[in-house]
Amino acid sequence: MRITVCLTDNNRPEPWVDNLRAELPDADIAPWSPGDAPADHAVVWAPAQEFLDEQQTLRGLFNIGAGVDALLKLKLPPQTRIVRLDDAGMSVQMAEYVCHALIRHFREFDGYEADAREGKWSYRRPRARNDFPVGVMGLGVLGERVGKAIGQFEFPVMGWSRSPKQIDGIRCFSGDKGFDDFLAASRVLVCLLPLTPGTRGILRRDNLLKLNAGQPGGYIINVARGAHLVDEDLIPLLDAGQLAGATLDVFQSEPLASDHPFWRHPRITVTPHASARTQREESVAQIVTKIRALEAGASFDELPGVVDASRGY
Ligand code: NDP
Ligand code: OXD
Repeated sequence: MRITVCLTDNNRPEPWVDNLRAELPDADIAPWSPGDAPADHAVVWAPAQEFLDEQQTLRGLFNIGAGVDALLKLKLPPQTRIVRLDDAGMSVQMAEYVCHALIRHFREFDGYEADAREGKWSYRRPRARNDFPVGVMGLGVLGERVGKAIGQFEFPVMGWSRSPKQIDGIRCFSGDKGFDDFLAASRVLVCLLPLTPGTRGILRRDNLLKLNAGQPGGYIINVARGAHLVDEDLIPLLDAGQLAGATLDVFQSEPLASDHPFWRHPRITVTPHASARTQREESVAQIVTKIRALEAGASFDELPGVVDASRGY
């Protein structure tokens, strides 16, 4: 069995190759170079079309992330199946990140930090959790974990998915029919959707105006993909006081340009796509388990995390 590793965006392939070789000593595993022999499986992050044009025999394309939007833009060989990471250590990080952003906003830590810089001892009035219902868009591997973590802090939690769900502690809405009610019932909006034609630009003015039953004070936490947000809509809604703030981890173009207004807006917190980082050892263990299952005769449809290209995730 031959496995090729093709990673971009500052991900070095060598440590992945070393970990994979340690787990699969009989396989021929190497970082990809143009002109290489065709492989059976590939471990990838955002490869170029040139890679797939050369690797026409691939069965499995194992993504080292959860989001597969970059892969679905490429023309794949007809038999190739995409397998994404299924948690692999990301959901706990996402839960930490979102709870931190939510609590920072709810408890007004920005204000306390500003006061502390001036040596000012001043209290803010406690706020009621019931006034800050949180809506999680996407109740998949990450969204469900995040919704449950938020519930531990006793915020009311709403969730929205494509198919109907019942999850303890989360008031679930689904599909286009449930969307407006979900927005109206949510004040803090967390985006954990995959980027698909149906979700691109979903964080746009008309939808954001529906938050919190149309009342001002909504707050956005986008940890999914930058293209979920219509950038031009955010700052006017913040400046008009309709939205109270935003924490953004993902951007239309990454790295975010140093002159982008999001960096300097007082009510936007920017982090560099750091909310849930890929954990190499856990990811390799998951990928190897799946490759071993395939080699033992399992079909792709039996594996968790196999992407349905027609759905886009
Ligand atoms: P999953 O595929 O497990 O979950 C996706 C969820 O979105 C599902 O609940 C699905 O509904 C729902 N969904 C999809 N399309 C729609 C739609 N049109 N309307 C309503 N709901 C929809 O993905 P993960 O939870 O693993 O990851 C989510 C995303 O998070 C990734 O795609 C990636 O872009 C992003 N991500 C960001 C990271 C970062 O560092 N910032 C790290 C990791 C991931 P249903 O359950 O009905 O299918
Ligand atoms: C992912 C990501 O999709 O890191 O896993 O964004």
